[in-house]
Amino acid sequence: MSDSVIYKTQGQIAYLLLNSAPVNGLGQAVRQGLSDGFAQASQDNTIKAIVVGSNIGPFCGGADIAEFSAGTFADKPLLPQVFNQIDASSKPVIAAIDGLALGGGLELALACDYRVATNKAKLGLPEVHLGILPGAGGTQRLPRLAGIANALQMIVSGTPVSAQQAQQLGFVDLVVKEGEDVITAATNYAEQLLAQQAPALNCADMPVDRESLPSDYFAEFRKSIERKTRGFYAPERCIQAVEAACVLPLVDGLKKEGELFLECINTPQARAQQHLFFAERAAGKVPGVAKDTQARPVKKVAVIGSGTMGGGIVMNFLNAGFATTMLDLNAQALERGVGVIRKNYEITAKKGKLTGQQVEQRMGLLTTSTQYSDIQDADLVIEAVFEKMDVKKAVFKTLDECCKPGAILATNTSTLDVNEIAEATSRPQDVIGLHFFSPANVMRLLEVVRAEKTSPDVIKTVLGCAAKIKKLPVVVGVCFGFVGNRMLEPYGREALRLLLEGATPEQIDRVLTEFGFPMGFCSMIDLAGNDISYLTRQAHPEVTQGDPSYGALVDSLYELGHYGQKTGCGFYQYNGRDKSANPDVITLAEQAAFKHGITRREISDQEVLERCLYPLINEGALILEEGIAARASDCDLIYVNGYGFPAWRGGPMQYANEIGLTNVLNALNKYKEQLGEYGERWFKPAPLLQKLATDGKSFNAV
Ligand code: 3H9
Repeated sequence: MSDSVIYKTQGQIAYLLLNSAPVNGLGQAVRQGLSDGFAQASQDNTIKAIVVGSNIGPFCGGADIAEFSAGTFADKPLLPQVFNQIDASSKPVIAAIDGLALGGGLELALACDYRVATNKAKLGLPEVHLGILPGAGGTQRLPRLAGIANALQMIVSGTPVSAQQAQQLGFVDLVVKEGEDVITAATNYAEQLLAQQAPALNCADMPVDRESLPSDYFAEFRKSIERKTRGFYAPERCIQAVEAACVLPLVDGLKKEGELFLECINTPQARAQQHLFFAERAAGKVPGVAKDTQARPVKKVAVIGSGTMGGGIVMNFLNAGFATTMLDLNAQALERGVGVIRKNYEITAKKGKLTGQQVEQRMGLLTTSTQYSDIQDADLVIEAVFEKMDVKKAVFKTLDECCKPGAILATNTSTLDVNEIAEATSRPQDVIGLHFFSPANVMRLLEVVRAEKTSPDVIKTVLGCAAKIKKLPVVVGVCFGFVGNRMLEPYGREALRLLLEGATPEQIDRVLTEFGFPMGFCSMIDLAGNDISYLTRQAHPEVTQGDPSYGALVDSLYELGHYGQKTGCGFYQYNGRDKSANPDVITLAEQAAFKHGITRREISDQEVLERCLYPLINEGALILEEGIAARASDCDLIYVNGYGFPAWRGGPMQYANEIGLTNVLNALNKYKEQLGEYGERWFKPAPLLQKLATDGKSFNAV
């Protein structure tokens, strides 16, 4: 038997202990080990019951995800075969679940007859997040054990439940108290079962209770998830599999589940979502930051600035239990800022997501100050003041004077040069960028901007803090806009230019939302405010590279005071929540086109999509070449988690991989030629893109 599963016996009980670090993924060797162990225990007449547990780490994190792209998930024995073998056992099988049972891990437990779990265990079927469905019996066995509605909810949301919840739902038999050993508990449980002559249970004999649900149950369920799952392929297949469980005997339901699983596994969506899974893990591995780099202790946090951004950042730290000081020189603004934080918590409490006591606990961690001397003992200081270099430098000079040695000094700038800010202090090694995304208490993405002299232990420390405040940190280098806003620039530039060439805001937004963005570029600018876009461009004239037509339409709207939603007019007109076309936009676009010598024409949807997306991808290639991002998947994480790029497309770089880099390159060259001087200026393919395309490689090769 392989070392991946340890087989041992004690008295009349056989143990199959998964032994494959780090999470007992169910790769081929583990499947083989389980199958062999089972056969051995079944044939041994002295063995009366079998315990399946873990020898190392958590119970089981599911199928080995890396095997899906490699194709080796289909190497025998197949996971469903092994689980069917377990389910059919004539001897009672008890799963001993420590830590977690996810995906195939839970399916393994469901194929057993009884389940014992530690009280900290999490049990779930998160396959839908990988673009697939539970393909080893989960969609057929869970409805039988936990009921259709509970199973459907768990499978389609992918959200795990606690051991206690699982017990209430009926698929955990015993929850083990804190500190108790789960294998010992499972052994005791097995002995009780044997003493009672309890039978082995076969899922095939368990009925599915469809009758207690209304006839339109599935139709209503589909409606309820429609908005949230727009564009995703797997959720509908999950539903179909559970529907099958309602009408088919287990053996046929499993067959149907297998077919649906295969329909999902070879889709671009499954590749994209699995790409993002590994991207998140890769982002934690930062070049130059060794595994053994010691993080600095962080107990006290200070945030400079009590505006929307400052307040949102503060909330993250309060939520995670950090004593936090909000500092603002303006006492009134400070009071307002505290009021907004309290109000936000109270709204959450009204929705039942926080108790009144939790609100007070969080508010109790907050102190305020108008004086820098009050934050001299802070371990981490985050500046969130007005986005102007002089203002930021003055803040950092003061922080340098007042903060204790070793304090980490972070800036929340989204565009400014972090090296320059760092040089305003005598300790540039302690300075770093922490670019939160608005609303800062909601958005998961955190761009961690590493300046030239930022020390590795500072990076290590902020990555640890980011995990505590439940953010997804992605480390990037210094350049205008870092990764996210820098890639956004060409995307927006082309959307605006297309308006001059003949597209309408409605067309652009439709094409982009059909692609999968929650909102098109024109609606997004209206939401954020045209004035922000205008003022940023004024502050960074270098971005336009002297192109006089750059952003011309935004300039016209800005001059008319049409800043977007906040003024009731921008690319669209707003009447409360109602949005309609702004007829002036076409006139303004025609005027700007005339002024800049642009001939208006009919623009195809394909051109809108290619011209918005391909320059963004090309910018990503330049970013990679310059080492601003360590890997293409980092750009993808930033785009999916900060800019609404559809997760099911895996991010812009993965999308390019999927459609082929040669196609992206050819299209860029086509527009370079077609668009004359404008094309020459803006459609030059990045050398890295050219090289990878020529070599037949993808961005994953970088
Ligand atoms: C499935 O089961 C399909 C079946 O229904 C049907 C099949 C026919 N595979 O996240 P961490 C690696 S689909 C491969 O940093 P944590 C991970 O890449 C599966 N590798 O630790 C990382 O490697 P590295 C359904 C995996 O403690 C290391 O383990 N299951 C897998 O923060 C540590 O991971 C899931 O979707 C895997 N299944 O979180 C669960 N799991 O060190 C996916 C982990 O080289 N996994 N790795 O970077 C998770 O959600 C989290 O990893 C987990 C641990 C909660 C388990």
